[in-house]
Amino acid sequence: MRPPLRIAHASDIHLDTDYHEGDTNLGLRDYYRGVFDDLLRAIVGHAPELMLLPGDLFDSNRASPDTVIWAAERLASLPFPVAMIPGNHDCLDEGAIYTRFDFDRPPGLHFIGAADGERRRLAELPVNVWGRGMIQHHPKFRPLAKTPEPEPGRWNLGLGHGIYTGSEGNDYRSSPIGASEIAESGFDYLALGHHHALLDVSQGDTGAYFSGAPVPISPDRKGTYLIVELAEGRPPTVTIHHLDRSRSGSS
Ligand SMILES: [Mn+2]
Repeated sequence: MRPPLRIAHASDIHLDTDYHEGDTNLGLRDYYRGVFDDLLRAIVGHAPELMLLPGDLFDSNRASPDTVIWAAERLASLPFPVAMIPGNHDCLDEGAIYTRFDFDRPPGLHFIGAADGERRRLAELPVNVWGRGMIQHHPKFRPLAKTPEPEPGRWNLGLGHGIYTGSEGNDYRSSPIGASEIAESGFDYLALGHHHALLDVSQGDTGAYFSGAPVPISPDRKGTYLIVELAEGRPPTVTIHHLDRSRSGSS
C-alpha cells in the first residue's frame, strides 16, 4: 500500500525572456523572476512532498549566469525535492545551460537529462521519476519513447516536454506526444510542459496534464500551476491554481 503523495507541477517559466545580461530589459528579467518567486512561495504553501518541472525553466540557453545560479539556489532551497528535465528553449544542444551548470548536484535537485531516458529512484520518497533529455526539438525526438515498466509498490511518475498530437499521429510535429504513448506508459501521473495553456490529456489510468505557464498567456488569463494528490485505488486529484502578477510596474 503506497502512502498518499502530494505533488506540485509547474512548467514553462521562461526566465530571462529577452534578457541576456547588461542593462537592457532588466524590468522584464525582474518580472519573470518575480513570477517565479510568487510560484515557489505559493507552492510551498501547499506543502507538497515533491515538485515536478518538465522543461523551459529558462527562455533560452543564453540566460545570464546570474539568473541561472539564482534559479538553482531558489530550487535547491525548497523544503521538498524537485525533479526536472530540459525543454526546447533550454535544450541540451551545444552551449546548453545544463552542461555549464549541473542542476543535478545540489541536494534535493534531480535533473534528468539522459537522451535515452532515465528513471530516477528517489531515496527520500517511494517515488520513481522518469524523463528524457531533449537535445533538439525535432519530429524524430519522441519525449515518451521507451518508457520503463512501472515498479510495483512505488509511485511511478513521468516528465515530458513536447506537443500533444492526440490519436491521429501528426508525427510531423516536433517532439510529438501521442495519446497511446500516454495510455501505455503506466505512469501514475505524467507532468507535461510546452503548451502554455492548461491542458488535460489523461488517458486510461494515467493522469497527464500540461500545467500551463505561471506567466499569464494573455491579459484575461492568469498563470497556472497544479497540485496533484495521488492515493491508492483512485484516479489522481488535480487542482488548478492561479497566479496573477501583472506586468504593470515592470519597465
Ligand atoms: Mn517549450
